[in-house]
Amino acid sequence: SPAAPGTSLPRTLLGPNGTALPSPSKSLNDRVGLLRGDITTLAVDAIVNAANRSLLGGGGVDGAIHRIAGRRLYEECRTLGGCATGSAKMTDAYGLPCRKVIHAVGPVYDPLDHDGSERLLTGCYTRSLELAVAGADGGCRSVAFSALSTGIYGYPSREAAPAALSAIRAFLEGPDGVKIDMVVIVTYEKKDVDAYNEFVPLYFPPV
Ligand code: AR6
Repeated sequence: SPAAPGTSLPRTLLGPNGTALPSPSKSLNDRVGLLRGDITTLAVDAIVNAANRSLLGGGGVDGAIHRIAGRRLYEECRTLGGCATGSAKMTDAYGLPCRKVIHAVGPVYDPLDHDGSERLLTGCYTRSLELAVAGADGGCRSVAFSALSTGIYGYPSREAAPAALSAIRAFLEGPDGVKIDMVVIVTYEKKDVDAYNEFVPLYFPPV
């Protein structure tokens, strides 16, 4: 039906790939936050680790998470049988202040296969949010993501940020989106801060 006289029609917003984004909404924007700092300190329901296929720990944020969570996290991870790239598995958080850890395995960035890398990276974000809402004890309503693949795995931050944001936004607008109260994107290095400052207003435009 046509808009009533005097009401403004929604603007059409274009994402970086030229596809139209739905009009902004305050209830959507209020559920996404950007934070620079150490993800291991956050008392959210779930933090998302940048893991590798073994799920047995490593460097970067994975090393920091395992160091603080302690030996019991390693022991639980050993029972999981690894994880495919582009997917994720959830564990308890042990010595960490959060309730759960979602271990996502991002791709090693392949400059010759941008689309394949992007599909795997967005898969991590989508699967992590699926695990969060399906999690025990009523699900994880607050989820903090580290900037998957942008460290040791070499994914350029300005390409990773829009992929992450489009996956997060699609999930929040999907059928299970209402089961998430808050997504916090945790940046650590300046290049990721800059990338998210650039792209958050595109994917979650001010209303
Ligand atoms: N809190 C938040 N973010 C952090 C922290 C922290 N404490 N420490 C680093 N980052 P990376 P990847 C950021 O390298 O690229 C491991 O060895 C960092 O600045 O941790 O997915 C795994 O076992 C970057 O933006 O993960 C895998 O083998 C982001 O976390 C491999 O590295 C991810 O960087 C995974 O590589």
